[in-house]
Order: sequence, then structure tokens, then C-alpha cells
Amino acid sequence: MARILDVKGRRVWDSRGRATVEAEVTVGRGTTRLATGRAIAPVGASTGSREAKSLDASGAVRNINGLIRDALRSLSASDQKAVDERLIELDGSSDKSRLGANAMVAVSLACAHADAASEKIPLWKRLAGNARVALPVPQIQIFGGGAHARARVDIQDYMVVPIGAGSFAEALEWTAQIYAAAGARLAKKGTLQGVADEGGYWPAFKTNEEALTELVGAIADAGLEPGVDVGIALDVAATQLYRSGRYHLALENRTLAAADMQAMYLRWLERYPIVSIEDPFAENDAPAMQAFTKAAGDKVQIVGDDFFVTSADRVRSANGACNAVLLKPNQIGTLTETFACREAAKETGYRAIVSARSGETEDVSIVHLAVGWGVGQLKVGSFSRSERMAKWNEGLRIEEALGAKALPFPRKLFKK
Ligand code: 2PG
Ligand code: MG
Repeated sequence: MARILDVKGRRVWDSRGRATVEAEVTVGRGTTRLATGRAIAPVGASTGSREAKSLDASGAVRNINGLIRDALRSLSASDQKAVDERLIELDGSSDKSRLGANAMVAVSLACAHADAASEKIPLWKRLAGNARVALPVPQIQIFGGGAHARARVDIQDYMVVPIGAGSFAEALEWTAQIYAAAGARLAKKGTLQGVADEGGYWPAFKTNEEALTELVGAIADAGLEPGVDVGIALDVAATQLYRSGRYHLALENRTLAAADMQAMYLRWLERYPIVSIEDPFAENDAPAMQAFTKAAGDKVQIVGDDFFVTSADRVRSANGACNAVLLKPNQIGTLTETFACREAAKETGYRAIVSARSGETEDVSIVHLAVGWGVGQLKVGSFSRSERMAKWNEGLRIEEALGAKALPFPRKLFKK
């Protein structure tokens, strides 16, 4: 059994050029070093108010190199639950604000990597054990807006879901074609203004709906059939639009009541091949989330992000709101709590999607979680910028390593 010999924190930089924290955990037997695992905490921009709280990077690094290092040394690296419980106990706060969720998540993930490395296997295999696993269906951003593009469009993510692809590799081939086609369309229209925080195009559209028509156009331009080969996923990130009980669509210069938002979504569901909508209503607007799930939950995946903040308790008390949950390890602070949320989703019959944050790095841990836990879906942003491509490329390597041992690619998820 490998024990934790050392824990080290370091200040590094994310995809927005902002400081974040990296942790390195070294494990071994006696005083013999066997392996080192490493992980970097991501950083969100459209954060839910109930998310675990991160500290500034320097404070998080200080905690790793002091309190956390002292508390974890000599614990078994294979007992992830014990490691995470020790972190939670040491933190002692209700929102991870003492140690910092960024410090905790980096250490928790680095420990998992170190333990896998000590057994000379990749993390996904360590998590899967003997279970057969599949690659996840990706949600890939083509247009970015909201908090990731100075609200140029109100909706934060317009994504494609290659629902008809036969493999992860094919899903990425199709996405590459759509991403290129979308860029060409926007350039031709004169509406291309660069890329948003996650690498999707930053478009100068006149309405939020224009992005949907352009996305359908780009899928068709790529020679693929909208709704058959490729569906659309939205992340409205509606908490960002919610003020004084109404939803503010700045691009269209209008504010809508929840019922009007619902009517708009229902109309979009009729017109466009939308298979998934994330945070269609604000984190505190549970009645609207419940009403929409009642009205459309049999037709479309309704995902809670800010709404659930990766909390198993919040998923268990959803009371009919949403039918899927986004899993972001840094929203809750440890691997064990993220897994508990995944289990809560299973119990309640909700689907799950492992997700990156808008501030990312070369860290590819989340791809291993999606595969190893058999989550079925993965969202990591667009199809450009290396902090995103590193994750898609890691998926390709895992698919290759699994070979014929992989479960079939879960394309039946969204088949009508
Ligand atoms: C989200 C994420 C990723 P952020 O809202 O789902 O798109 O954004 O990391 O800024 O919360
Ligand atoms: Mg979201």
C-alpha cells in the first residue's frame, strides 16, 4: 500500500492568464518514492453562489505547503475517501473557505493520480476497476457568450452534441468540420469577432436565436444532418441574466418573466434540434426549473449546474427540477464529494455530465473521471485552444487504449 510521502503546492497560470494552484502528491513505501501525481485547479467565471469557495492562488499554495501537507503525510494514498475526509475535517468550514476549494480539489485529484501512477495504471483505469467503460459523448461549444464574452450574446454556450457518431474519434472529426464551417459562415457574414473564453466564436449576432439558425447552418454546411447526426446543447447560465425576479436579455433589449422564458424555450425546442439545456433558469428559481422540467423533461435533457453545484444533497432534494446534473469537482472541493453527487444522480435517475470550467489548463483529470466513472457525457468548451484540445486529445488516447474492450459509444443517449 502506497502512503503519502509529500504534498507540494505551486502557483501556476490558467487559460485566462490568471493565477491558479497546482498540487503535487508523492507516494511511496517506507521512504522509497514510487510515484508523483499532479493536478491543477480550474477557475469558473459564471459561478453559482453555493459553490465551494476558493482562495487566491497564493493563499491556497500556502495551505497546501503547510496545513494540508502536515495533515496528509503518511495517509494511504489508495484510500481516497479517507484522504478527502481528512481534508474536509481540516477545513472545518461549511463552504471550504478555510483551506480553499481550489487547494482541496488540486490535492484530492493529485492524490488520485499519484495512487494510479504507483500502480502504473492511468487514473481512468484506477477509477473503473474491473468495470467495462465507454468514452463519453461530448458537448462542444461553437459560439460563446454570456460571462465568457462580455455578454455579446446572452446565452453562454451554444454547443454541438454528435449524437449519431459511432465513436469518440468520429465525434471529434465531425466537430472539427462544424467548427470550421461555423467560422467560415461568420467570416462571410462579417459577424466574427474572435473567440470567447472557451474557444468558441465570439459572434456579433442580432438575437440569441440567430445563433441557433447559424449553428444549424454550420452543421449542414459540414455535410451532417442536424438532429440526426448532430444535436444542439445550450448552457443559458441563467443565473447571470436574473435580476429582481426577471430574466434580462440585454442583446434583445427586453426582460422576460420565467413563464415567457419557458415559452421561448418550448418554441426553440420545436424549431431546432436541441437535445440539452443547462441552467435554463436561475440558481434560486426552483419553481421555474420544476415547471419547465414538467413541461419538457420528457423531450430534452435539462441540466443543473449553478442549480446543483455538484452537491449530492441538492440533487436529492431537486423535487422534480432538472433531469441531469453537471459535475464540476471544484464546485464541491473533493473527488469523493463529486463521486457522491454522481451516485445521487444515479439514485434519482438523473443523467450526469462531467464538466470543465471556463478558466482551464493543460490538466486532463476530468476526462479520466468521465471515463472511469462511466458518466456518459463530457463538456470541456470548444474545439480550439490547447487547454480544451488537451482534453479532447486525452479522450482519443483513452479510446485507443480501450480498443475492443470499450463498451459501445453511448450514442443511444439521445436517440429518439
Ligand atoms: C459553465 C462553465 C463552463 P464557468 O457555466 O458550465 O462552460 O462556465 O466555468 O465560467 O462557470
Ligand atoms: Mg453552466
